[in-house]
Order: sequence, then structure tokens, then C-alpha cells
Amino acid sequence: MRPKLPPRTGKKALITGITGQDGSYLAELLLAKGYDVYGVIRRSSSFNTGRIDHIYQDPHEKDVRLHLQYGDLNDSSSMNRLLKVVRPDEIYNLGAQSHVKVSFEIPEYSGEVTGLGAVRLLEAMRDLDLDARFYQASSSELYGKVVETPQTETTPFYPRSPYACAKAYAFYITKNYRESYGMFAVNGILFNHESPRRGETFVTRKVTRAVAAIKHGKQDCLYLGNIDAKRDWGFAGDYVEAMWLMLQAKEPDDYVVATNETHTVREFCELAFAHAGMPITWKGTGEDEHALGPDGRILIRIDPAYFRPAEVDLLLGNPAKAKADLGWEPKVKFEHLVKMMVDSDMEDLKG
Ligand code: NDP
Ligand code: GDR
Repeated sequence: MRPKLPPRTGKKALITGITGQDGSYLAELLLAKGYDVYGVIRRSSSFNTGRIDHIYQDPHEKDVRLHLQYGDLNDSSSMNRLLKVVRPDEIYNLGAQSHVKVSFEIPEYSGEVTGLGAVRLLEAMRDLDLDARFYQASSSELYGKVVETPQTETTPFYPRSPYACAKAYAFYITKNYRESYGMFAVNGILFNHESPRRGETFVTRKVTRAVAAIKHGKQDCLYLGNIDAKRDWGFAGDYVEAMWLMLQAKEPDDYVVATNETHTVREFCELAFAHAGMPITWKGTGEDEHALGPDGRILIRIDPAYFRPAEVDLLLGNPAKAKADLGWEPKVKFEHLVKMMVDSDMEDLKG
């Protein structure tokens, strides 16, 4: 059942990427704060609203707070029209071709959506003289090749993929519009954040889904790429609060949002399989490395097809500035996150 909503605040937020992992958590958060939420959705040949179905409201109902509108970040006229009609107080630009590996296959398209998408919104705001606050979903992928750790707001960027190059453009154009036109436009430099709603082809969810499928006898083996990559993994539900806090601040600024803890993909697998009662042991090296389950079966193998042309080896973020200025801190710890995702995938498979 849909949660009961508080009285309206009169505030309107527009979210691009509402059908994605973060968009769905952010929409829940804003509805619970009494916002009217306008979500941009894309036409698709099959339903793509699975993550927001639980908060969907029939437009014929009374007191509708969640409004879904067709649009596309590649179509400036649709962005212009939406901003003109809605005139939101806050804009959260979460829409993106967000898969790093896939961006090597479709670099130009990734640049269009993930990079130029931001300037289409900012220009629409300028054209309409819209006094809205703008949040850009920037990424720890900007740091790319390791220059220093932990990474902070002052660490130089070194993008390592077409996705990260596009995000670098979006980061700087957001900052540039803030400095050029005095807009309240900010970047959240968010490190990896996961949840049971994480896309199925990102490594964490790929692992937890495989754990559940292997446990239920529906899959034999999981194939992975670089298991030595290190990531600073947090919980998406915590991170959308940081997005909102950034737009409530007195002054616009850019913030790192992270846990200040890093783990390898290998460690993620160990925890996830162990939580499902299948502790693993690693054998072999390089591309022949594999993980054995408690009964000696091979549960994980390496497939070089998942390696990237250029890898980001180590991400570790220091969120001290977000804590000091916004009072933001992550609540969910790594071990809890892994268990939450495994439990959810186990439950799904039972269903
Ligand atoms: P998802 O991949 O789950 O969601 C991406 C969203 O963007 C979907 O709603 C998708 O729509 C939408 N989208 C894709 N292309 C377009 C387009 N051309 N026009 C409009 N919308 C489009 O991403 P996350 O929720 O994980 O991430 C949200 C944002 O934060 C992204 O910008 C991502 O790059 C960034 N980010 C994510 C991090 C993470 O760890 N999750 C960390 C740092 C930054 P559809 O459902 O129709 O495909
Ligand atoms: P990332 O997330 O590239 O950090 O981008 P992803 O989960 O795809 O990869 C994390 C690390 O795991 C390694 N890896 C694999 N990755 C995938 N997807 N599939 C595999 O089989 C696999 N095996 C090993 C990768 O090489 C990588 O090192 C995510 C996205 O959400 C971006 O949009 C966001 O900006 C960043 O996080 C922060």
C-alpha cells in the first residue's frame, strides 16, 4: 500500500532519471517531505517504471503528488517544455547512460545524454529565467586514475572512460553556470552506492542475484571481470538524502558523498556467498582464478570480456565536507549493505 503523504509544502521538484535506482529513492524521500514530484520518463517498448510502481498515483485520483511526464535529455525541446510547464523549485539531474563499460561501446550517445544533457537543462533554466536550484549527479568516476587517496573535493580529476569524460563536462558546466550566472547549481560527487534496486548489470547486484540463483539451483557459475578493483560502496537510500541537503544549503557548493571505506569486488563476493551459506575459497591466478564453493564446485570464474579498456583501480572518498556543512553521514555499513542485497534477491527468487 502507498504510504500516507504529509500535507503539501507547495514545493515542486523535477527529477530526470526517476525510473533509475536513485530516482526512485529520491522520489520517495521528496514525497515524504510533502513535495510535488515531477518525474521524466522515457518511452520504452516494455514497462520501465518497476522501481516506482509502489509510489505511482493514478492521475485521476485526488491529491496527486507524483506526476510522470515523457521527455528525454537528448531532446532539448522536451526539457524546455517541461521546465516551462512545471516551473520546479528544485531540479535533480539524475538521468544518464550510467554504465561505465557500456560507455566504451556507445561513447557518442553517452556524451550526449550524460554530458550534454546537463547543459540542456541549465540552458532551459536560463532561457526561462527560472529561479530553481539545480543538482547534478556527478561521480567518483571523475577521479579515475589514482592521484591521491582518500579523494576529496580538491583531488584533481583524471577520467578513464567515455562515461567519466561526459560526467566531467557536466560537472564543469554546472560549476560554470553557477559562476557565470549566479545560479544555485551544485555537484554531488557521489561514490558508488547500491541497494536492492541497483541495476542488474552493475557488479554488486550481478553478484547478489547470482548468489540467490546459485543457492536456488537456477545458475551454476558467475562470470566476472576485474575482481581486484576497489570501490567505496554506500547505500543509495543514504545518498539521496545528501542530494536533498545540498539543495537546502545556504550557499551552492560541490560535495563528495562517500563512506571513507574501500573494498575489493573479491571481498564483496566473499561476504555475499558466505551470507547465503556458501563460503568460497579462491584458487588459481590471473584469468584462471576461480572460486570454489563448500562442496568443491566452481562458483565464480573470470571472463576477460568484462575487463574494461581502461580501469579505475581504487576509489575511496572522504565525505568530511558534507558532514561539516550539511550534517550528512552514511548510516548503512558495507557488511549490512551486502546482506540487505543478498536477502532481497533471495526473497525475489522465492517469490
Ligand atoms: P540508473 O542507471 O539506475 O538510472 C539512470 C536513469 O537515467 C534511468 O531512469 C534512465 O531511464 C534515465 N535515462 C537514461 N537515458 C536517458 C535519457 N536519454 N533521457 C532521460 N533519462 C534517461 O542510475 P543510478 O540511479 O544508479 O544513478 C543516478 C545518476 O547518478 C546517474 O546520472 C549516474 O550516472 C549517477 N551516479 C550514480 C552512482 C551510483 O553508484 N549509482 C554514483 C555516482 C553517480 P530508463 O529507466 O528509461 O533507462
Ligand atoms: P562502476 O560500477 O563502473 O564503478 O560505476 P560497476 O558496478 O559496473 O563496476 C565496479 C567495478 O567492478 C568491476 N567488475 C565488474 N563490473 C561489472 N559491471 N560487471 C562485472 O562482471 C564485473 N567484474 C568486475 C569493474 O571493472 C569495476 O572496477 C558505477 C556506476 O553506477 C556509475 O554510473 C557511477 O558513476 C559509479 O559507479 C560511481
